[in-house]
Amino acid sequence: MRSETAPAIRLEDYQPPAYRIDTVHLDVLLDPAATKITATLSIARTQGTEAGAPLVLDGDELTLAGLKLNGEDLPGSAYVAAPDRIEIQSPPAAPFELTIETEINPDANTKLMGLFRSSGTYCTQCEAEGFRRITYFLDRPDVLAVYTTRIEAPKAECPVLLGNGNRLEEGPVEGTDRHYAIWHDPHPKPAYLFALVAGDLAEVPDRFITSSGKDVALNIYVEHGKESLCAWAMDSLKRSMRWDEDVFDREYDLDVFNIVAVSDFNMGAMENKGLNIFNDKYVLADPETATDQDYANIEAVIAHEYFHNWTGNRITCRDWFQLCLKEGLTVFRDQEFSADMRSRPVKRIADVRLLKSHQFPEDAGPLAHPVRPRLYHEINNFYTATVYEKGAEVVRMLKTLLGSETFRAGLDLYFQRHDGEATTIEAFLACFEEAAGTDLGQFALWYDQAGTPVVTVKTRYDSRRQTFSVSLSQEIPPVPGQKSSKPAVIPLRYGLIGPNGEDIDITTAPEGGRVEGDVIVLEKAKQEITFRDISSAPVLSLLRDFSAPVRLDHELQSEDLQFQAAQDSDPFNRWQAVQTLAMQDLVRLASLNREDKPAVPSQDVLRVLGSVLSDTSLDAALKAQALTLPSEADIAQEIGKDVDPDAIHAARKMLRQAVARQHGDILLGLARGLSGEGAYSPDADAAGKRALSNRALYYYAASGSPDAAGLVWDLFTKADNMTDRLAALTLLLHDHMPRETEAIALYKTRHETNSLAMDKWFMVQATAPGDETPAKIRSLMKLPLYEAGNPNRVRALLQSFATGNPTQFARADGTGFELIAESVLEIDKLNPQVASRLLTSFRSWRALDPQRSALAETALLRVSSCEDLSRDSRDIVDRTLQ
Ligand code: B3K
Ligand code: ZN
Repeated sequence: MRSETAPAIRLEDYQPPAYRIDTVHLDVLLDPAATKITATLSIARTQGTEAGAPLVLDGDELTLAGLKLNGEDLPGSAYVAAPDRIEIQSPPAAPFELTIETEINPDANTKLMGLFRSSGTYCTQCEAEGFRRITYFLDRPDVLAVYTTRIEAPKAECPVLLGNGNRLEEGPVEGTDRHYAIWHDPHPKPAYLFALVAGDLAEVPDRFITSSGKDVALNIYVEHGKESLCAWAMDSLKRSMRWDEDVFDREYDLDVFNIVAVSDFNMGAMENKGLNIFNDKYVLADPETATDQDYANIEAVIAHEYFHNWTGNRITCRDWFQLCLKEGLTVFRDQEFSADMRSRPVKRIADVRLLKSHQFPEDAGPLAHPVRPRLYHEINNFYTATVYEKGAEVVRMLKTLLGSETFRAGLDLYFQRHDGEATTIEAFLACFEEAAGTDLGQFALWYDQAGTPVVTVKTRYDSRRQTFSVSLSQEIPPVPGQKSSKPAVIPLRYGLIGPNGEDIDITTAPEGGRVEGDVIVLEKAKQEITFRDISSAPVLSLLRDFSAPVRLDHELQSEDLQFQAAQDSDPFNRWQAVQTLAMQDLVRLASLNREDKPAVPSQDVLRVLGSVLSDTSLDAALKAQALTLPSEADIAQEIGKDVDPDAIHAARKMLRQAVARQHGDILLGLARGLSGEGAYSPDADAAGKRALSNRALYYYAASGSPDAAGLVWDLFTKADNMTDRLAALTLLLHDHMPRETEAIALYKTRHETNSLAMDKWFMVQATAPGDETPAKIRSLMKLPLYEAGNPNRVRALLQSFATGNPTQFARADGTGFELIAESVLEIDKLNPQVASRLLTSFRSWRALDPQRSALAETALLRVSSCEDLSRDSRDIVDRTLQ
């Protein structure tokens, strides 16, 4: 027996709603186990709906406690009510008012969708379909209503009552120990942006004056005692608000902007109108508990949610197939913000690393889907790297193709034309077509075709004719369920590097295709571009700044890559050249290891890494990025089939040790030289220095030098910040250094009461290579500190194991897969979204060697055979096994 797959929802079946809901009045009487909600909805037929057409409202695990139409009880014969829907058979032809009473149990809500409690605080999560767990509703993003919310709760337990929009009034409920607040949001919005919060929270206030002089009250609400940890988040918020005004001319539109941090949350954060709710991981920071990466993430997520106010809230999605309309665009916006706040090339490299490590494998496996999917069974499974990250790349390509000014004009038109609407990708693209006077029909294929295009490049220099020809072809490898694909429009930023290392000035117009400035626009399956008057053989630097989300098959010789690594004027391609050289060698070493043949790292690669180390012109953060070898998962992806994670692990270790042996002195200097200068600051420059210093120590620790263990231990015990302490702890545990057990205990004693710091403690242990790790994880799961109901903890221990410990997850005895399969089944009963996300860690199972892939399949079949699997996990397991 197995649970049924939910019916498919298809884009082509979209129908506008038969009824609209203009206003919503909610009255919420909070109680931990029995919260009463009275929803009063003003409803009207939409154009084209026949009088008396049935009205069907969505619900999810709801109990109906009362139903009135225009103030009168509705007789039982007039409707059918079930936990997942109400159908009113023939509602009045004229606009009417429906009053619905429901009762829900926030404390029993372990799915963390709808209304739930986190450490005693009531909060909500309604995207995508959580509002229907609060009351019956037309829970779809194209139903926009004006909300007024009255929240009532005991004053002592919940002194803070928050809703969307502006607060209209608040006060005691006479004769009781309760109080209430009424919030009104004047901006029509879909139900997924509804939110309320109630609890005993500390308020961190600030303010922001907008460009037109509006005074906005900003507040961050956190658990008492954590006020001092909000400074960075508040600073990031104010910088985001200013940046959106400066760069996109977008101003904030309410009198208040509230952020609430909670510790149990399925995702990073949520952009509810005027009341963002955050996973506290993306709010709280101080040097003692947060790493530089945490600081950067907080800055980016605060910005992302704030930017949604325009790209998502003011203009929302017509249906969930259009999710990338708000997510891809908002990720693009937050990436640009971080690039402006920090180093642009370093940010670009970090974003591309993320894209390649998360989105590329998704696009190459059984869960591949277009940026705009056409079909889903469970929408929560489509908040993916493809929708977010590839979606952002598509927006970036639009900018590259149209140029900054036209791109900006198109976006202005979009804001002006669609403000207050729920719209589509077509409408979005139409604005750019109009601004540019061009047809984007072929470009739109990026939204519809899954799979990463492979661009194959061949070059030929003819010294007699002084021509340089670049032949290009593109192809998307087969994607399950996708018919043959069509050529996309691929902007390839390029330069021709002359023998002196400088870009050649191209004075004669290239022939054979569209070349606009420094961008070759590949539009056909095959094209040959010829450059004339090129007096000596150049090196082609292609895909500069990673101008398109494609794989490049460009057989450059090692000498050319070394030349690029040293000379390319594009920092991204300098970094890429180092990575390509390292990757080629790692793949070669892994294959030799696989065959038990002697393997020695290439001198070319060691030399290039050495030049990076000693290059004084490179900034520290960029150096650290260049010195970060492709991860084991990246190497597995490159190998693509018959993957043996142990051979890959060994290859990476060999290269690391060889670097350490060859460049010990300079590594030691860097490891000692940069960290610990002056007081901690989270800015990009200081963070870059720490990153380089810790990267150097990572190599040096592999040198076998007698002082290496002492250096690591010193850093661990003396560090004045989490970045350095965690780097040292990771080395101690992952290299199984002599005092690792003592380090685990010391860290625990120091941070036991701080759950975000303890998440790191779980994570470092879960990602340690070594046979004992799965058993260790099982024992960690028995600790009182491990909470299966807390998504951050589950992700720290189990998700990081499944995605960050390839040799142990894909063990040849199958126990790694079993651990995750068992955990998925357990967690699925509590929180399907967390379980199904964990299950996606199996997505590359078919690329493993036959023994391992058979074991992975067994584990997946075990999950699949569960009778009462959630819709979320059923969808993922079905597609993964397909
Ligand atoms: N929009 C939310 C994500 C909601 C996920 C629902 N399963 C956060 C964000 O992208 O900003
Ligand atoms: Zn978002």
